[in-house]
Amino acid sequence: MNSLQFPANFTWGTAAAAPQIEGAAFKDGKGESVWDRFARIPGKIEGGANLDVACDHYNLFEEDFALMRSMGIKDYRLSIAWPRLFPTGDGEPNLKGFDFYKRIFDSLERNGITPWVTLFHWDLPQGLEDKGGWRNRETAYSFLRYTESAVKAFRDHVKNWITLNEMRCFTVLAYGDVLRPPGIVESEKVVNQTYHHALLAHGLAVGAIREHGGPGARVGIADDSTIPVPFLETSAHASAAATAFRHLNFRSTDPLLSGGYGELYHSIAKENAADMEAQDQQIICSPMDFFGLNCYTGVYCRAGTDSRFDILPFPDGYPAADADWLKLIPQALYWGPKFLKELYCIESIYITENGAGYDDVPTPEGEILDLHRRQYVRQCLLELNRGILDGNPIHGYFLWSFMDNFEWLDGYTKRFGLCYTDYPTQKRIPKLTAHWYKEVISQNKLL
Ligand code: GCO
Repeated sequence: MNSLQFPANFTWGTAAAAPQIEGAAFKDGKGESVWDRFARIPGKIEGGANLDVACDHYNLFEEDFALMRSMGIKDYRLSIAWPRLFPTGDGEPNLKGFDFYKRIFDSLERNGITPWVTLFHWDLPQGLEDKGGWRNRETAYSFLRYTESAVKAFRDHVKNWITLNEMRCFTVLAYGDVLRPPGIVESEKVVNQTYHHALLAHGLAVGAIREHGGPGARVGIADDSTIPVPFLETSAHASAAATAFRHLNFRSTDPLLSGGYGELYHSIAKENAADMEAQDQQIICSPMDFFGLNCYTGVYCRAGTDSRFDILPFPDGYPAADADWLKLIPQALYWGPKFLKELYCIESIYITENGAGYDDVPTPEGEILDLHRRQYVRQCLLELNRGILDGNPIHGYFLWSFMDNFEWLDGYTKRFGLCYTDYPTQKRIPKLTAHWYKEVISQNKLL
């Protein structure tokens, strides 16, 4: 494999998520999600946007998958909306919801596109939040029941399952900050408990997929681990960054991949450590087939004085995408997989999200010449390629996202799509990056 070639059978895909693209938020029996509720709190979402219509994918998925096929995409990471299958999160199923996803998978099959299904992408049924949400241990078991039903219903169409998307965002940022629903600030102890319930839900779902997924079923998670990048790539600073990786992800990746809550967890959590029951640790650490890394950016790190690490602040003006949390650090795509392999012996990694959010504007001719997105994605793929040559076990890459969509607190202002979504007409326009990505996929090589 030469320096810009990718391994044979490398998975090239794109990704999206139900709440961000489907719309039909209250149609055909779907229950309210915490994001449907949160979006109606004045001031929470840019421009007062909500998820009611989004990209109207609920009605346009046939056209979307035909377009996806024309773009040369053969693997697509989507999510199932839990409240579309179980409107209150538990209890009676919504058969129209099951029918919708059956039609989704049939359409993907007709277009030669392999689904990779995320079971939870933050759209918790509001009925469960009303009972405490992720603060409530029972939510993990509601998630288990939902997972069992979804896997049994769709196992003939789906072989690649992802349990949870980005635990940090529906725990720390949801119950430790006002940034995501329910947007309340609980104690550190409660926050750690929500994280524990998420890990428990993940482990229970792994078991359900093992039991009901059928032959060939594979399961992983998609996590936005914080990636420390050594500011200078020498062994001392790389070693400090590895230490930082475990510390910065002490609630998630570390317990998930190192056998549970060990010395590091308790040295940081102390009296705020999550309460757990005897069987929890074994459930949480149920072996996965792959680890999904949502990787956009990182933090710079250097060796500290006391053999620990220093996370370096970004100077004003450090380059970022228009989504300004996305500091442009493509080296995260090299170091993140490296740490997962070296610290946790992970043998299969997929980049389950990478991309860049910009305020794209069409030219008078109607083109979107998003050279900045193409440049950043290419730099990230260069780092991924460097890592593969160094032995990082990276088996695939999903570009976020197929089309511009509901970008959470930014509403519809930050665009991550390969396709531009013209919301008033719901027209999709492939951007320059889409044309570039089609060639990269076709030649399995970085062009
Ligand atoms: C996330 C989510 C996606 C985002 C994307 C851009 O990582 O926050 O998985 O839903 O839309 O990452 O922020």
